[in-house]
Amino acid sequence: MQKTHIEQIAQIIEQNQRFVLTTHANPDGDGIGSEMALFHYLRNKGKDVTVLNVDRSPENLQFLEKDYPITIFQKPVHSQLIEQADIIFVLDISDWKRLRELGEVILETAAETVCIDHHILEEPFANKDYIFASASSTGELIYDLLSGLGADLNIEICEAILTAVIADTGCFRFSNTSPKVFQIAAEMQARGADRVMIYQQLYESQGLPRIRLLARVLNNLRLDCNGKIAWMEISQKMLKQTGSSIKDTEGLSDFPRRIQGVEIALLFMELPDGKVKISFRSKGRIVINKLAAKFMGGGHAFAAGAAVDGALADVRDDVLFHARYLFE
Ligand SMILES: [Mn+2]
Repeated sequence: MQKTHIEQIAQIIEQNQRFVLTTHANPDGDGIGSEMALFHYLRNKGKDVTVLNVDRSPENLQFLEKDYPITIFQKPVHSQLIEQADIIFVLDISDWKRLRELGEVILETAAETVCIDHHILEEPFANKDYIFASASSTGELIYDLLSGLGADLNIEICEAILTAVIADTGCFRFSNTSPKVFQIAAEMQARGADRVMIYQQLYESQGLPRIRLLARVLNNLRLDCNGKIAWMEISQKMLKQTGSSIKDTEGLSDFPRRIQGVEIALLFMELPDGKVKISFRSKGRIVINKLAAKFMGGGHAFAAGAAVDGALADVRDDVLFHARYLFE
């Protein structure tokens, strides 16, 4: 984020009083961390600010909101709040549809929408877009913004930003882990953010149903294309039998990349509404968002997603058929 962008957003913040912050459905560490960092900044400036999400945070991220719980959107209850807002910050969104009904309500209001994101957007939807695909995370952009604004980076803000950066870089493992990511992490830790606590919250506080589901899913992992493609699937039945839910599937798609020789990993997940959600992950040599686009999806070059109508087995066969062309 450049100085001119920071100055523009500074003006938006100075000239307005009522703010609503939101992120995508099934919010992740980057979305929630970015929201909470910006929330604390605005709150400390004496602004009226509400963090309003369509889904509850996963349990392991709720430490970020322990003193200031995030509001869960209910149309009849919160329409007025949105109508009266001056500015709605939409963070880490990538696709307007991921706001579900909240997105429709926002579009009907006079409030100005400001999107801050590191996902390339298929079509812009906010009044003002600050999209920087080169950033590791939205948390990195919030860091740029707040440090550019000369904010007092207190411990709440630092832990929120560090959580966002850790979550979206897979704890500094993924290809988006730039030197700047380490600089931000170092600064956040130096300012008091508890890196060990965050790590334990993110990676060492999972429920048993998720681990049971992982065991089931890995047990059925298959290789294709001479071991270059690894794929897994999750049916509704598997969720039921392990007592797990969709939330417990977060991050599972990263697992097959650990296999030597595998270049891309695909996860097929049967949704309750007759759709199949597909996660595309690449080790960094094969670009996979074009494959995702074939199935009306999108995302980054090496991490993308899609959701299509159809039976699990049919969708899987169809995607595998097209995925094999990536290696010709
Ligand atoms: Mn993100």
